[in-house]
Amino acid sequence: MTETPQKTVAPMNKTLGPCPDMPPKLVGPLHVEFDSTRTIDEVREDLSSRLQEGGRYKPPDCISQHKVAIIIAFRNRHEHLKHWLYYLHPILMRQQLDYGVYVINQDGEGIFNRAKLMNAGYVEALKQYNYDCFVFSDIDLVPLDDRNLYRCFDNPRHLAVAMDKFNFQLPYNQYFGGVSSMSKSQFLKINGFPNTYWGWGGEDDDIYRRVIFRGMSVSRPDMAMGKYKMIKHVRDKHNEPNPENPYKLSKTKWTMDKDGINNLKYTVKEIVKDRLYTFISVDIDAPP
Ligand code: UDH
Repeated sequence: MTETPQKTVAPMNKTLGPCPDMPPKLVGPLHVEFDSTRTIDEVREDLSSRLQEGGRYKPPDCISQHKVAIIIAFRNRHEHLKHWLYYLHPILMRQQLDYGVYVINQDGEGIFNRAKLMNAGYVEALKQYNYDCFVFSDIDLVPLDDRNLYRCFDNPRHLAVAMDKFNFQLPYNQYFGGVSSMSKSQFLKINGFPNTYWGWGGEDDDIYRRVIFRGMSVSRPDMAMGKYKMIKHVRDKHNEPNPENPYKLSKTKWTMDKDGINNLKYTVKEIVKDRLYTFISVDIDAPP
């Protein structure tokens, strides 16, 4: 008997269509628990198969309309990073984003500078991929509802509107801290973030002012969708409140054109691509 050769079926060359505007698999309110026994290896094992190197993801079944870089200012918060990754990756996947996670680590022990790190993250993420939207996030904030979309809107977006630490309310109307998003053109319109806010405080208010001074407004989710849980922590070393920062705020209108992305200087010390994130260590010339 002669053997009939097995037919090889050519894989269907399926052309993917665009993802729907409203992601269909969102679940709404989430239960979030910061379990201290969770390990980064477990998180990696859990999520690796769905991610590409460097914490990159694209939906497998449609073309995302949102190319989003998630930028996190970071130093010595690995305990928080594992929880953030554990919760955020599945949320961002359900939101059908074409996204990458960039952890911008401040090299050395100098005074911390959240906004300058975010500026460096913007530049470095764009070297990796043609992102059109940037979400700037603290490492200790996890959304309690996956309908809070990590994408860009017609105006700069403030996402962390209802944090547990502020009793699920805005601490004040102009608050722009925690998590925000901006398209590339919105970010460039405000000349990025200030580089001069060393230590804790003020930089988020400066960014809010930049947005308003450039004729934009702040877009926000409703208070139910905008709930966040913060990982409790003590104040970090080398990030003390800086009493000079509030004074700078009165000058934002005049300083914003020369202090921002157009005069940003930093040096990349190392880029490590983990499966869960891209870790970029930068020297931002911090004062001791
Ligand atoms: N960050 C670091 N490392 C640092 C300092 C700050 O990674 O050493 C990053 C991190 O992403 C953090 C963000 O910068 O989420 C904002 O800093 P923060 O968490 O210190 O700011 P927050 O306003 O906390 O959340 C204020 C101090 C809380 C003291 C509470 C005492 N009960």
